[in-house]
Amino acid sequence: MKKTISVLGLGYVGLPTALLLADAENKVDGFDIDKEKINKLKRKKLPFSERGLGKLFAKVIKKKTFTPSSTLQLADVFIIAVPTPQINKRADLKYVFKALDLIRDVFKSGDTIIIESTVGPRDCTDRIIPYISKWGQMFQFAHCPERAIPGNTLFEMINNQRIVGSENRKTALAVKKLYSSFVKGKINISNTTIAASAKIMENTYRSVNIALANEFAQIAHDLNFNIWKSIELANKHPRVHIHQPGPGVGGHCIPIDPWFFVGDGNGASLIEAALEKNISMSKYIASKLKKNIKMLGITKPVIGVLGYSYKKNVDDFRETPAEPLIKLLEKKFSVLTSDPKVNSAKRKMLPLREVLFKSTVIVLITDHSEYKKIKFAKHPNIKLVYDTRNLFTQNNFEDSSAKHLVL
Ligand code: SAJ
Repeated sequence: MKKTISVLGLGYVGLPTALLLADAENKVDGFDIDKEKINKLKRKKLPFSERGLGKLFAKVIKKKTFTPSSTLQLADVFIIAVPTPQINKRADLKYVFKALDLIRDVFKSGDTIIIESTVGPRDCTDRIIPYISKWGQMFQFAHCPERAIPGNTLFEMINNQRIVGSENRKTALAVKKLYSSFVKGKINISNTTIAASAKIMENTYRSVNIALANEFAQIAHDLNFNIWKSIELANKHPRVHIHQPGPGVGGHCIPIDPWFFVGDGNGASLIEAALEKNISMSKYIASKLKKNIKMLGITKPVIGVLGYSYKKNVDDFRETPAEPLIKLLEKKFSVLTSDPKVNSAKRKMLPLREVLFKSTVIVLITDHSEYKKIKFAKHPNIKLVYDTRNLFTQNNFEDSSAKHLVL
């Protein structure tokens, strides 16, 4: 008989995971503390958009293999996919412990608990396993860090390689079997510490390389050369892969996970410097904007921020670098924000047309495809365009006298 699975946390990771498992004929309950989200799912509506998710949801509704619920049900396997924010340079496990407390009420001896949330390298062995051990029941435990990128989550959840970390080989093999019901990529087996550190290293690699690209962009500005062209040419080298500079990093992973190596004084000074470099990009952009506004003599500037989500073509604005930049700009200027994808942010999003008509300065933070169509000649009110993603081309500026500034 197939096992019943409960997924705790129906966010960008938990919901697609639950639906993929349900599509693979497992019986899946989806639990979330957010009752509004559960009600929405019961009304057959998705709480966020992600490529292919609507189709998959419709499929499992037909199959009746997925049930959203705001009370945690009995199950054989519990998959925890709740947020693990950063606190004092370590993973804040408060939501993981809350989920475990709920599981305890329905737990049967021998059940399996899987953590998908990103945790520190030794968090499973030193904090989570001891917490469950206190229940005095037999349990199986594994850490399977998620590795899918928002915007292409389903494809990556199915096709990427996975790591199943467990201190017990039999558990690891059973969990591998469960995941192989929907994962086509290779499923590797290791222990929980190696699984957790591999995940953190992946995102640290990206964080440090983005910081390097950001530093290159600042050097390029001082030495007056085109950073984008220079990176393009450097990347022709077979062993070089320089990342893209930008307004800083967002999302729930790259700006957070590397801190889990920095905590507890691990001497990870390069990683910490990279995190700080990426954070400092908003200050850098704000000061460059101020300088140029002054240079161009723009009085009472109205700054239109294009893009609020943390990266292109997604509606996810967790840890978006747009927010700290807007806060800095608002201290001195009037700021209007627009994003065609985002509608649930506390910050008011205006239609693009309105922002283009009312602004004298534009700063592009997120390179959504929609922005490629903008013709600045239609908006003579705009005197300065600061493109932090190198999205705009000559095409956008045909017959326009606006100054085009790139990062
Ligand atoms: N960014 C740059 N320059 C670049 C690449 C990205 O400034 O060259 C910025 C983006 O604009 C964004 C941020 O970095 O603000 C992060 O975006 P991303 O696309 O690099 O990564 P995420 O956070 O959407 O997803 C990452 C992925 N990790 C890796 O690629 C190593 C994904 O596979 C992970 O599953 C995910 O983190 C996670 O959940 O850990």
